[in-house]
Amino acid sequence: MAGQQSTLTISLGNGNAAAATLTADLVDSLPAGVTVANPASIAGTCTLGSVTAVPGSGSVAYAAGATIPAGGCSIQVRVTASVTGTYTNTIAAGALQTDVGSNVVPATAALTVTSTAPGSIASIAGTVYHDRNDNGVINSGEEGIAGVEIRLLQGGSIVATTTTDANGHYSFTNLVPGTYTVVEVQPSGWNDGKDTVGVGATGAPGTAGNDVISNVTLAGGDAATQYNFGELRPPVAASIPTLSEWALIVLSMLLGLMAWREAGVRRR
Ligand SMILES: [Ca+2]
Ligand SMILES: [Ca+2]
Repeated sequence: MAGQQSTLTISLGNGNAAAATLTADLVDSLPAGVTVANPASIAGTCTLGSVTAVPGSGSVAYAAGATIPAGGCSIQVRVTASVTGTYTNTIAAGALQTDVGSNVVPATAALTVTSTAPGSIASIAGTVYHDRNDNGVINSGEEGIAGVEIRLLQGGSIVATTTTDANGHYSFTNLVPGTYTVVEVQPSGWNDGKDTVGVGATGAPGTAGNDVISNVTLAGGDAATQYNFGELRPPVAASIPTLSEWALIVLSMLLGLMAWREAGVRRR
């Protein structure tokens, strides 16, 4: 099923009593038809800072210098699979090189792609809109604002970005269950309005801040909606005459004064 999201698990074994250190990058090419999803949502028990999984790419890497603890560790990455089902891809013998040798540490690592049921993924959506009465609710006649950048964060890192459509709507789909933060990039030409926590996040609805709704915890199957950002029209500034307008005002006063004096002279 094209676009189906799955969790890919790479299990790295280590039968030694001590940690093994990679002496070369371990690069695993994903099976045909499988690419890293956006967000990749890297997880697992290996040193995650050493994992490279670029959304859209066809490989996952574990950097030289990273370690595999005694008993092994795992790396999970979200992937988009064009093929359903479960299958195993074995990393070639010798691809995993460590300081304790390739014969001591198992030279193969299992890579399993499991099709994930639709019910185990989540989504979050909302609208950026002109909150004409500044009440934090989309009322009749309050239009959406298009082209506003919305960012999705996890653990302080941006995992996805999008922009609002013609109706001011945005959505992030195919999300791994977890805790997310939605950030609005304040659109220019608008004054900041009220931001509101939506409904449908069964883990925790989250907390609205200024242009940010944080700690939204999505469980599998959640379709959270109405995570909205209200904006206000800037007040029209009171008009102060410009220099040239002041000159015209003074000139017209002078002309008026002169006309008044002329009339006075003629009357005498
Ligand atoms: Ca409103
Ligand atoms: Ca705002």
